[in-house]
Amino acid sequence: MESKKSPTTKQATNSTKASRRKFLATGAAAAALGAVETTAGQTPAPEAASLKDLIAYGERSQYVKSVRVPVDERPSPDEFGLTFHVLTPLQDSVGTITPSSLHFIGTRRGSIVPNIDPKQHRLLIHGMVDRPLEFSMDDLRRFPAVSRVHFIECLGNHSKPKDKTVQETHGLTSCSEWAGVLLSTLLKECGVQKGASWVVSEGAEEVKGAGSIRLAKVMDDCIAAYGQNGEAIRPQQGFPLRLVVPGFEGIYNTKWLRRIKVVDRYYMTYNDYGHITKDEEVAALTFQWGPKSVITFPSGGQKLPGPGVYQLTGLAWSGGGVVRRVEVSADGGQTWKDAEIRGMVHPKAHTRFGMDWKWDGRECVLQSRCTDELGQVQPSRAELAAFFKVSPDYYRTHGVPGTDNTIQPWRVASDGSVHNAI
Ligand SMILES: Nc1nc2c(c(=O)[nH]1)N[C@H]1C(S)=C(S)[C@@H](COP(=O)(O)O)O[C@H]1N2
Ligand SMILES: [Mo]
Repeated sequence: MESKKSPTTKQATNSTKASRRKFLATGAAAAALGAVETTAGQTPAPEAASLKDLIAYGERSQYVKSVRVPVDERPSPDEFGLTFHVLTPLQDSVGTITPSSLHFIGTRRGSIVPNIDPKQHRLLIHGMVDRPLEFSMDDLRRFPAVSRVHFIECLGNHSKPKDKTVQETHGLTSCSEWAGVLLSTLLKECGVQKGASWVVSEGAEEVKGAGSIRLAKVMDDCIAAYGQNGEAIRPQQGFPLRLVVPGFEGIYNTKWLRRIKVVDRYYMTYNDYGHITKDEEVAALTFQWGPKSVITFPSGGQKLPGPGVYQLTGLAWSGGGVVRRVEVSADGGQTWKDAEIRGMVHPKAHTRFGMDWKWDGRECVLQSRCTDELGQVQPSRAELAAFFKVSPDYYRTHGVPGTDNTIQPWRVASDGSVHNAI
């Protein structure tokens, strides 16, 4: 590190353009920029990033434009400025981790983002425990932490015929490395009493985002998480503390977590009301996500410039554990070929797959199929319809009730344009 008195640093804090240029001309600037030399023929954009952007908290390149968009049937924010359902741009994703700034958002009628001072925040664990305890954020840091990669996916992640891009069909799932304390660690500290079988979790905002979770699941792998991708959890993801319930429907992952009550039965909460609709007889919450996958390239809205070899790629995941196998079909599901798993494989996490794919220039339908470690195989909508004895086209008009993990077909037209073929 340079000493604080160095002349370069003095110039760096001066914000006039002239001194910035002078600063950029010195060797120290090269160090600040990562010592990358300008390649001949490339012109750096001199005013692209302020020194603040370069030093204090990094900004991405001005040439990278990937952004989240609201779900169109649920305007975000809604007319009260409260509800948010925002889609992550899966079409631009590389690897398996969703940048925190692009994580999808599923927030129901609450504050847009509660502004919580972590110094004031407490997690209360009470109910059927020997020692009800209240933990500050500092207290939580004194327990052994875990960091685990898990996806979160909202129940609303359905592909509808009108959806054009993979952001619209599948953008309500994201994957982060979550860091925090296992709930089992905290519950052991409190001493769970005999007869306890469920917990009710509660968030700090007006509607509380409460939910009932079986104690067995809580003791298995649920995390009181304060970290996301190497830094504090983002406000929209639940800063300073959220519950991560790996592999379960998104709604269980209570954000702005402030209370865990250990109980002996299922309690109905706001979450259940979110699932009760007039036109559905079954209002039950669904728990674990089945095996699911989607091709992110080529995907809806993209255009192949012409015949040739491409890197077909996508994401696969399962609430049941590790992704064991991903197959790809280029003929509408008649024949399948194994794709390669390319990258980190974690249980209940997005897993990257890919394969070399040669497009001959003719119309075709691409789709992927995931098999998880339990041997569960991702179904097509036609298979689902056959199983539930409804007409093959039923789910086109009705949508799949509960967690929809059906196969996503993309039609590549002969002009190279790609379309949702659900
Ligand atoms: N306190 C609280 N927790 C909440 C919610 C909420 O509105 N309030 N929304 C839930 C829903 S429906 C989903 S899908 C996930 C979304 O998590 P994310 O916004 O971090 O993607 O958070 C869940 N946890
Ligand atoms: Mo959700």
